[in-house]
Amino acid sequence: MECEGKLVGMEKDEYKKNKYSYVLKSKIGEGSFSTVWIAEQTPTRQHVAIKQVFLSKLNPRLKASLDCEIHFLSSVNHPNIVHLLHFFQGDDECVYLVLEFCPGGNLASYIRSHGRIQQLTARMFMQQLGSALKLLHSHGIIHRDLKPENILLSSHGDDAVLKIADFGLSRTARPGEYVETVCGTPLYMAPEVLQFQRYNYKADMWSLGVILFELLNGYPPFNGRNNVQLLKNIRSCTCLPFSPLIISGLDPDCLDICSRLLCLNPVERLSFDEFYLHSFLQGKLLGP
Ligand code: 3AM
Repeated sequence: MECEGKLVGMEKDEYKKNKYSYVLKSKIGEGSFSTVWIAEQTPTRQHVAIKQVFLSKLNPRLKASLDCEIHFLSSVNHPNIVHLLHFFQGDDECVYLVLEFCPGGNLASYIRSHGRIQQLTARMFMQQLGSALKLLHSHGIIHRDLKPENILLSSHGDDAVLKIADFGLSRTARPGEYVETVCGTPLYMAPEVLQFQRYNYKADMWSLGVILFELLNGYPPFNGRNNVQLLKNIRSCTCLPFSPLIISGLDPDCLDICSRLLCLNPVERLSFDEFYLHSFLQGKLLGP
């Protein structure tokens, strides 16, 4: 994929691209292949997040994933998908993604600091994720790595807007087409992916179920020392492992959507339309 522009004559900590400069303020976090910075765009003084990806650390497959991420983010514009403002390649063997800054951090930190959350908030979060997935699926995109770490929040409050981020593992699949590459994060991975079977967009529906369960319960439904144990635990589960204190307060619609998303057989698992139209997301909720 061609990048928008190449930088020349970069000054330390200042990256110029056309009419904007970016002054790096501080590091937000880092992964194996990239570092995320908070930066100020001048002259607008807008805060942005800059993801600096080290090309020298990427093998050809990861370079292709980066191309995918840039391609997907450039082609969509949705309130629940992190907005890519610009991207460019520096003369330091790095690609820079200039993203909208999400001050609320990610959903994993949110769950860690809030503990389990109210059904109403969980419903609002699921509606937002559903809205983003609707757009992704209409483009034939399977995210494949939906997990709380990859979901950013616009603020720290309960009215935060969720933004799906990190599309490095996403790929397109035509309707009816199946994919075989094993990727994603085990705790949120659908059983068919863990079992090296072919999978389709229903793998994302499973991940949504794990995230909903974790929002309501405070921790994910299935665990395991390794993938084999995790799969064994998933397969042996006869009813969702909600804490007894929590399950008594849950609306039947909430339990229904959760168990139908976490359905072992992808054919029987909720389809995207069934999820979107489910009464938990559309109807009235009893209780908090
Ligand atoms: O290191 P932690 O997990 O706190 O949430 C992302 C992660 O935070 C954060 O950068 C870290 C490394 O990926 N991050 C990524 N994109 C972001 C953005 N657009 C972001 N934080 C705010 N806005």
